[in-house]
Amino acid sequence: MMNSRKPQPDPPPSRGRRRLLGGLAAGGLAASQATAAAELLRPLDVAPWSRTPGAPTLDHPYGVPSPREANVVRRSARAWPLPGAASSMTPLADLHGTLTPNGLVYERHHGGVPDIDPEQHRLALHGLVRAPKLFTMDDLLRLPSESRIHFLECSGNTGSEWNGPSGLPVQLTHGLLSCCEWTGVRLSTLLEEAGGLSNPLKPESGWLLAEGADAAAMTRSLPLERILDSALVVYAQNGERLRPENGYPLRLIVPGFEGNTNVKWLRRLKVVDAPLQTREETSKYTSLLANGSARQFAFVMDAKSVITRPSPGHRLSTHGYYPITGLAWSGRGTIRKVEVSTDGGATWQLARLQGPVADRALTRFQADWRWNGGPAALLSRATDSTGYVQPTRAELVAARGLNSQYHYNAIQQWRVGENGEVRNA
Ligand SMILES: Nc1nc2c(c(=O)[nH]1)N[C@H]1C(S)=C(S)[C@@H](COP(=O)(O)O)O[C@H]1N2
Ligand SMILES: [Mo]
Repeated sequence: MMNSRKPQPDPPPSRGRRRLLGGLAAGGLAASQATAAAELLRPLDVAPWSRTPGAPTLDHPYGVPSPREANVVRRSARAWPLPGAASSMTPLADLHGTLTPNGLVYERHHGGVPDIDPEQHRLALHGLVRAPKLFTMDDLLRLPSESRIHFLECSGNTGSEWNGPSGLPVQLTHGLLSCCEWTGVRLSTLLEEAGGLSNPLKPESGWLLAEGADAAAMTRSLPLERILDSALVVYAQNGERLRPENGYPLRLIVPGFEGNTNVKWLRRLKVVDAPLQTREETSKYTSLLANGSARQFAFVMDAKSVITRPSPGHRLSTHGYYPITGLAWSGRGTIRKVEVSTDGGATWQLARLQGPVADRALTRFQADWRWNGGPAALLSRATDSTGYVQPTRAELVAARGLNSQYHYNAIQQWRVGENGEVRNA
């Protein structure tokens, strides 16, 4: 049953879109303008859903999206060969604003999604602290909490483009990226609960081992001083308790750091005086450089941006005005500016940023464009609050070589053909 009260017929989406764009077109076709004018003057129809009361409530105690949006789902770029290893990606082209709805937050699992009983779940905080602690979920919920909006990006995101344009749509090139309001307890508060660091450990020489309760027992070492003021141990995302696939009942959020360090199903934090050189910081999540050495502990996600509309799979249906919109983010702070080019980087214009521009969060940008029907190449380039400018692919490859799988943050180009088709080519 539909609940809509809009007294309008329901035009097929392509027709409605053409009508709006036809009205805005500078050099639109005369025929489509005449049709548009006729349609605007026609009295409003009374549609079937306006004639009788709709359902008092829908059949879902927990609401779900309109069935008409059934195509807006997470998707996978590849099949994974190992049991429990999987990823699914956020449909960036269909999302608006900057927050990712919980059911569309990307997923990356190394050992599947564990089914954890929150009553039995414990978080141990031990190692070089004065009074080691074992927290229940109730204990954690009784500590002062904090809510903050931060992006989460897998360092493998956009790895598909290292060797040039992959042909994939933005969901499958950039969709290991989401942004939520996370709620939990500051790491520094937990350390206070454990009596602080044991003498004589100083934060600058301290590391923190974080371990997950999943079958993969995901384990990472983190530099304590760098994360002390920002890391949160969270139990909620976007106002409700964490989804099972995002770490229920507890996960670590390390703002701006690569997704992998944001350990889900968190069961242990151990303060140590040196990194433990776990599998996920030696054989994985390091980048082999051209000179044969490896880049290790490259935690921070550098500034990056991508145009989400128009993007591959879209087709421009008429000449004239189009807003170019997308997302920008930086693990080092806020986004200072985003520039957009429609001619492959020959000229650039400043995009508008939707405020408030938050620290280590997704920022929505928008620029105006008139498509005259010729081929175009759409690019976006982010600059963050440290002055760092998103590199071209050539600059990134010159710095990192081509052995690397992780931390691809180059400028992304979408081509528009004369037929209006948008492609990653
Ligand atoms: N325990 C545990 N934590 C984990 C993982 C995992 O497999 N197990 N995957 C990591 C990776 S590689 C990423 S990118 C993020 C993904 O978080 P999400 O699934 O909530 O998007 O979680 C990280 N934390
Ligand atoms: Mo990841």
